[in-house]
Amino acid sequence: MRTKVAIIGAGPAGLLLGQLLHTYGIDNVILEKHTADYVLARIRAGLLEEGTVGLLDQIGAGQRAHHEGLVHDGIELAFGGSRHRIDMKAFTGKTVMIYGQTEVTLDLMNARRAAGLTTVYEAADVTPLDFDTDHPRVTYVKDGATHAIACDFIAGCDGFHGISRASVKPPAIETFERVYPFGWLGILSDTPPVSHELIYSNHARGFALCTMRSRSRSRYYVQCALDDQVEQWPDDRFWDELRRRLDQKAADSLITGPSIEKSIAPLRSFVAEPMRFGRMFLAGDAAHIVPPTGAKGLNLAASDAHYLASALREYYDEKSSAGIDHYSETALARVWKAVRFSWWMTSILHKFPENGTIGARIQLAELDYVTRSKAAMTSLAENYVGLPF
Ligand code: RFL
Ligand code: PHB
Repeated sequence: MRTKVAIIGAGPAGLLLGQLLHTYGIDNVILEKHTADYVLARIRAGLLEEGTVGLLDQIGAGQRAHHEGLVHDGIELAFGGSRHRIDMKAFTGKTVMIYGQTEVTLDLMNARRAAGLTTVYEAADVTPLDFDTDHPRVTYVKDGATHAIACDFIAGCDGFHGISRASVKPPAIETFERVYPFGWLGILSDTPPVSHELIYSNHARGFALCTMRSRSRSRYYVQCALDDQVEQWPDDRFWDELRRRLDQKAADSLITGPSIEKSIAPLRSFVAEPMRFGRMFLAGDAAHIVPPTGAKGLNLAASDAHYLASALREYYDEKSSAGIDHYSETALARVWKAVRFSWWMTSILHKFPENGTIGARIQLAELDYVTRSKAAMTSLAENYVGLPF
């Protein structure tokens, strides 16, 4: 088989890149390790920046998001027993949309199927090869047989644990990492959300987040110990803990019910530099991870896909390598700002026992400042709704 761009991974980065390339007339094949159902079942991100929704519109896959997504003008920060709203629309003119990653992925998969593009699911032992030459290849095993795809470029969109980044060895690649000393325990339940906007809560017992997937489906998270197991958190314990970390009004109006999903995610900041190695590019979680506190992971995967697709369009349409030569630098400039913002949101909202009581008081002072100063609110809002790309 031959294609222009072989994409590894059918998560949001790979699927969006594939559709953008298709709209530019650039053929591509996606190789995905798991089944489509497995990919669709992963409950992850829930919040889209306007820029990400714009990319869905650009490829003609945004209708359902506009119909079913919930547009939010603001968020609330809870600390010291009360809640403080930040009106993001007033400060930036922009909004965010609640629309789950599962739905984004489904819309992208449907668009890909409708366009008749090839996706090989359950592709084992996917291996990017010869990307430091003009003739890169990707090999994989399907149903016991080995196949090879010859291509012009490889796009490594295979997430944090993928093979693409792992195929590059130092000193060609440099990585930067912080692992946080806690995780997020998340549950999904078919109960109405406690509030119509998101509540990020700083509490002496630890961080909590109230978010949602729809008007009848809630998503809640609490900061937990890194070595906690889901089995240690029966639903009742989760609801009790969440209630204790919210202000009285929210705690009193919280509607609980059986969880339909429960999982623990570790928190990490990670960047790999550069994002291009000859004829292989990295995009999305394959190149960088942010803690979910700023809701940036999926949105960065989308902006990477946009930068990469535009660079490849320039290469094929205008016979210019300028775009692909600048891809890494351009994408990383936006990535590092989201890494900074997500680290900052994490640092002001979570309990860091090692910072002691003085650390906790400084957090409260910062939150007080952030919810009173116009300059601070504008800065938070600008980053939260997404920096331009
Ligand atoms: P993905 O989604 O991990 O997709 C990578 C795909 O590659 C496949 N793969 C391989 N395929 C072939 N061969 C191999 N060797 C392969 N290895 C892996 C995988 O099976 C998979 O299908 O990466 P991508 O596309 O870069 O997308 C990134 C996002 O999924 C991620 O950043 C977000 O989910 C992060 N995130 C959030 N982002 C937001 O923008 N807003 C949010 O509100 C938000 N909330 C979250 C989050 C992530 C969370 N967790 C679980 C870490 C909340 C949570 C709890
Ligand atoms: C989510 O809806 O899952 C979500 C929203 C905002 C975040 C993190 C997760 O910051």
